[in-house]
Amino acid sequence: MTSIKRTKFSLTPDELLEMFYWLKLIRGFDERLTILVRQGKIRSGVYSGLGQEAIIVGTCYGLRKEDYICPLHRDLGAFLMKGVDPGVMMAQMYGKVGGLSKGRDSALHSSVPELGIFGNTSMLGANLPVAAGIGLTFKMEQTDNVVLAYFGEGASNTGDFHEGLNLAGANQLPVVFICENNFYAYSVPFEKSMAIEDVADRAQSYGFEGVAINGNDVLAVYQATQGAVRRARAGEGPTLIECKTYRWHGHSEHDKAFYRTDEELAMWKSRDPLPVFTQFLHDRNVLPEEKLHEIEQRVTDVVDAAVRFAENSPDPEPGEAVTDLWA
Ligand SMILES: Cc1ncc(C[n+]2csc(CCOP(=O)(O)OP(=O)(O)O)c2C)c(N)n1
Repeated sequence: MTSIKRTKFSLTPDELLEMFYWLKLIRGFDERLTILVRQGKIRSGVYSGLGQEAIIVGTCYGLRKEDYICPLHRDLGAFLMKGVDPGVMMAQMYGKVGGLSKGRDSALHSSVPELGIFGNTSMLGANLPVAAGIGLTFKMEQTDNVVLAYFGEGASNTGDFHEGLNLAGANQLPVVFICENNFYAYSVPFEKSMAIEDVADRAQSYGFEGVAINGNDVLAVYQATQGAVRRARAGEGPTLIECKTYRWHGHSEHDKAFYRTDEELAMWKSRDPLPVFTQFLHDRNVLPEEKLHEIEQRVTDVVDAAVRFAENSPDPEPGEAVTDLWA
C-alpha cells in the first residue's frame, strides 16, 4: 500500500493514518457540537477547538494510560484520545446521565482518574500547580509516568502559571507544559497582555527549556512532545512547548468574535492543520482515495452513534444532584 516504512519521527504508515483519524474525529466532533448548539440541544458551554486539533493529536498520541493529562476547556479531543467513549463525551455535553458527571456539570471539570485525566477548574492556570503536584507524586513513587498540562497564553499571565512552573523546575518534575497560544484570551489580543513574543521564553526563568513551534503541524507537535516526554521519563525534568495556533470560532459558541478581522481568520484558515497533513500523507502514498473515504465514513459513524447515545440517555433526576459528593 505504501512506498515508505517509517517516517523520520518513527511513525509507521498505520500510525500516521491513526493520527489522521484522530484529527478528523476531533474536527468532526467539534463541528457537530456547533450544529447541536444551534439546535438548542447542548447544555454544556462549548469552547470550540476547531483549528487547534493538531496540538491535541500531536501531544496525546503515544501517551500511556498511566500518564496524566490536565486538559482545558477547548480540549475535548484530549478526553477522546485518552480513552473516553465519544458517546459518553457527547452525553456530557448534553447534560445527560450517560455523561462523565451524570449530567451534573459542563464538560470543563470532568476528571477520569482511571484514564489519567485531571479535570480543570474554572480558574485559569490553576491546573498547572496541580499538574506539578501530580508530577511530584510520580517522582516520589519512582514511576516514569509523565503529566501533560495544557494552558492558553492568557493563563500564562496568572500567578498560578509561575508557581506551577517554578515547582516543576525546582524539583525536576516529569511535566510537559503545553501552551495553546491562539493569540486571544477571550477578546484580549496577545500583544495587549504581554511584552514578549514567545510564552516559551518564560521557561528559562524556572530552569528548563521552552520551545515555540507551529501548533498547526501535527508532526512538529508530536516530535517536540515526544522529545519532552522522553526527557521527563528519564528524570530530566519539565519542558514548555508553546504551540502557535488560532481558534476559528469565538471564545465560546455565543461569542461572535467581532474583535478580530475576517482577513486574519482567513489567513489562519489557510493554515488549517488537516490539508497540510493530508498532503503529507498523499505525497508519501500513505492515504489512497479509498482509505480517505473509509476514515471519513468511520468518523461520521462514530459521531452519529455518539449523538444517538446522548439523545437516548435519560435526563438526571433532581435528587441525584447531591449524590457522589465528598465532604
Ligand atoms: C484566573 C481567571 N481569570 C479570568 C477568567 C475568565 N476567562 C475564562 S476563559 C478566558 C480566556 C482564556 O484565554 P487563554 O488562557 O488564552 O485560553 P483560550 O480560551 O484562548 O484557549 C478568561 C479570561 C478565568 N476563568 N480565570
